[in-house]
Amino acid sequence: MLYPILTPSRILSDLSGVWDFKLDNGKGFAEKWYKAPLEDAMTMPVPASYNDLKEGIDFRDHYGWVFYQRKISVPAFLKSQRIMLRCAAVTHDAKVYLNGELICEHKGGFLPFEAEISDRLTDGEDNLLTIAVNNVIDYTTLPVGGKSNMLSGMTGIGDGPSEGKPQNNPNFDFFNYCGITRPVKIYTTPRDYIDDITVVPAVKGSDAELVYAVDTVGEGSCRVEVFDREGSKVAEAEGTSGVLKIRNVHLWQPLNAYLYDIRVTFGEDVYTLPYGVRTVRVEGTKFLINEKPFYFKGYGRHEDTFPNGRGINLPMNTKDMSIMKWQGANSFRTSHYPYSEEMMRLCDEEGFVLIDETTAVGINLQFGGGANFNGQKVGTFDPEHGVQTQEHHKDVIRDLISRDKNYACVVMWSIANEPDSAAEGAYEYFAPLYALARELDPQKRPCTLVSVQMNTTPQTDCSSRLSDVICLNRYYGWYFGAPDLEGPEKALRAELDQWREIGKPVIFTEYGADTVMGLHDTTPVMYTEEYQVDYYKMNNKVFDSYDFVVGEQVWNFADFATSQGLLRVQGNKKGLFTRDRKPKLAAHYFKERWRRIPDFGYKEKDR
Ligand code: GCB
Repeated sequence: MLYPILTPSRILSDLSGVWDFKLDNGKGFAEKWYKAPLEDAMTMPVPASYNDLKEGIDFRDHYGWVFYQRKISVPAFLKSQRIMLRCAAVTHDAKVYLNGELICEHKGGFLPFEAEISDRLTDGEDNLLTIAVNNVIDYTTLPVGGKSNMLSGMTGIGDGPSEGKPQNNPNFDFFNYCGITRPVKIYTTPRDYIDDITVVPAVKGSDAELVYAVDTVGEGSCRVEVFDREGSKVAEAEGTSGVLKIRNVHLWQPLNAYLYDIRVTFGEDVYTLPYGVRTVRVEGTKFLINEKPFYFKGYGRHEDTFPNGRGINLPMNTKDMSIMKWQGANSFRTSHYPYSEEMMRLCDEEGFVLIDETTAVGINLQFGGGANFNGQKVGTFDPEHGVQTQEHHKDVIRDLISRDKNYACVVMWSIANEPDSAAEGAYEYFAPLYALARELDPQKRPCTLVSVQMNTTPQTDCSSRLSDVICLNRYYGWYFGAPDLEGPEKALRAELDQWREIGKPVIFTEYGADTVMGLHDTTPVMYTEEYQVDYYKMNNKVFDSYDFVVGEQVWNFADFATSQGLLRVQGNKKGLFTRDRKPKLAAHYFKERWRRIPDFGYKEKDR
């Protein structure tokens, strides 16, 4: 799916702004709120999560539908064009109405969808656009939520069924922010148009061959041209598929990006795709980018800022990138959902390396002993009582790869975060998903799932068999063994000794300790900035002594909002930075460390 841009043949109009907004009181659909201007509406910015923008717990934790509304119009001179309405992300489910008619529905809160509106617009300024948004999560959605009415998801104690209002009970550790979180846009194309572009790179010596395919609708001839950064044409081809040969190719490198412009012309339609040429593959226990062994230094993150919630925050994206570069980080995982297209394009521009994750978080009914599910001991993949997410999971993989397949920054797909991957039925659940991702990705990037520290051994975890790279979330010295660091060090070494036998590269995709900014002590006790540094020193010492460990991604880049609970002091405090991006001691420690670790060849240097 193409990112909407302004081109010589396409108009782009961003509907960002202040919309009308109303929480559903249970009658919104029965009373057909989408047919007329909302009564007693409040104001709401789009894009943003709405939760933190008005006061009160009932607003913040509203359960169910909300309605967004505004009027739109399109210039009359565009009548001959194909007019599209595109939502980049609506969390989690959307029903879109134009002039009172349902024009599309979408399930899943982090990927784009669009509908043609050419024939549905009326003349004049008063086309009524309504987007109804649902934030309910359950056994069928990704992310997964509890079914019950329990009052708290994270405490694990004192919970019990409540007679209270229905409430979302996330089976994951980030606040269930919702709303229209990314831009809504109108764009046009000619009636005969470019629908999609796919480009696969191969590097041969100093040259590259880009195998391309253009999906088109209608009649026209197709031309593809490649321009370098100076604007010189370096390759061209005719037809909707073929090969573009670039001599003396300038490769896209981590932290040293280079993007070509691939301009496609089809009839009257023109679309330009920024494109980085690089290769990725796994060989033995090495992760090769451009055939050189890469070491991942960086983070698991969230799209989480105040007061935007998960709403797109372009300045913060730029700031974060700058801070990560200052530290010498080179990569992150889009934990725990696909990030905005603007962030993906920024990473392509800046040379950041990404593990691109689906929305599959919480596929694990054992968390807290089943605390989010009334303490029931239900098998996660129990056909009758377990999660019912596999078909939707396939859709998410399809849509994610369709959106992100051309980005050079994406070097691996993460199929899920911390599923119950050692449970009965896990292999049967995941094998078809890996197969699908491998079939759909034109670049055949490595695939992984991010493994939880709960009964997962190389023998039991289906990831051993399915993943190209083993990704481990491990909390030795925090959830496991704290405040002792010696015992946990031994346990971590013992675990790694087992993973060595699998013969695959290992990346630590999470490790961390909650740390309250400003808490200090001469004896490094838990939650102090000193403990966080000691925790990381212990873990990093171990990673450094295993040559098949090819990456360290700290949990988390910054403090972030979560559901309320006894372990969460106004959110998760494992950030190396506070939520407003002030460094804790450990941020400086990692700056020293990462600036010394080369992006390539780190584990090779002592051989
Ligand atoms: C994890 C999860 C992450 C949590 C983290 C924590 O394993 O993947 O979403 O936030 O632990 O801090 O507990």
